[in-house]
Amino acid sequence: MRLDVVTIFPEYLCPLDLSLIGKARQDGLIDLSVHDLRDFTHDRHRSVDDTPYGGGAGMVMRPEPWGEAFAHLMASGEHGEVPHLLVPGPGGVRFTQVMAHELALEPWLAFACGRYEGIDERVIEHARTLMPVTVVSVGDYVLNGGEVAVLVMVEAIARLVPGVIGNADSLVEESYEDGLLEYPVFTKPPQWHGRGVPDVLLSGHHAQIARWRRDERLRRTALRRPDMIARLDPAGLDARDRDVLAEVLSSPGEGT
Ligand code: JCK
Repeated sequence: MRLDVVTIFPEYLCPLDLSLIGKARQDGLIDLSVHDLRDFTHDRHRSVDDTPYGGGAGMVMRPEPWGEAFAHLMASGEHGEVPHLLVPGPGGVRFTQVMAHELALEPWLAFACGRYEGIDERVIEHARTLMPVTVVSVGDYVLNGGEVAVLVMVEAIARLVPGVIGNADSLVEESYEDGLLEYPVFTKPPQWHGRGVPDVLLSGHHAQIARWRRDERLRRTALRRPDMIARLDPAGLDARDRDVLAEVLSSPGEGT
């Protein structure tokens, strides 16, 4: 998979040299390039921003360097291929695990990192004439720019590219994929600060362990993410599931 990131802060993307993504790049599974938007300016001050038409606080990213950056990316494509452009923005569609799976199937993604109050809207309109474009938000909070959102999205997408995660089993039982949060996990030592490990996990009873884990997932989801419980398909719940949920919902104030 090819990935291109355009930003005025290339150093912000340095974490992508590390760990799983860094290894995937070394292994040739991911071909990631980071481009400095200022390299597409021509004035002495390499300026990328200007005051907003209509007034208001802050600055807006000027369109010209973005137009040149897109032309550069388009010209670098082989046999007419174009990237799917993702533009992080607080007003975008929510980035989800479902979207990560869809994007992991694409051969080429590009990311346009805005700063200040965002990018001149004509840049998005122009980009849509060249390639598929999606304006995405990683969550309902305000960041200072698109770079951290790109780190989130690249990590979520790249780990789904075949070969990036050595143990494919790790991808099977993922939270959010079946609408429940994950179960709690434990490792050695068996006693720590006076705290033991749930007996069932030491019992070797695989069916009982599976049931205990499902109970914990249901309890946690009901406590922490009632919105996810509301979206569950009732046909996917057995009688025990319903008992566990009823118990959580009838015990006020039990901690998370
Ligand atoms: C890209 C610039 C900063 C800050 C104006 C926003 C009401 C506009 C994002 N989940 C996410 N949160 N924030 C971003 C994000 C923020 C960005 C850029 C992504 C480029 N900024 C900024 C404030 C405003 N307000 C809400 C008005 C831009 C993602 N993905």
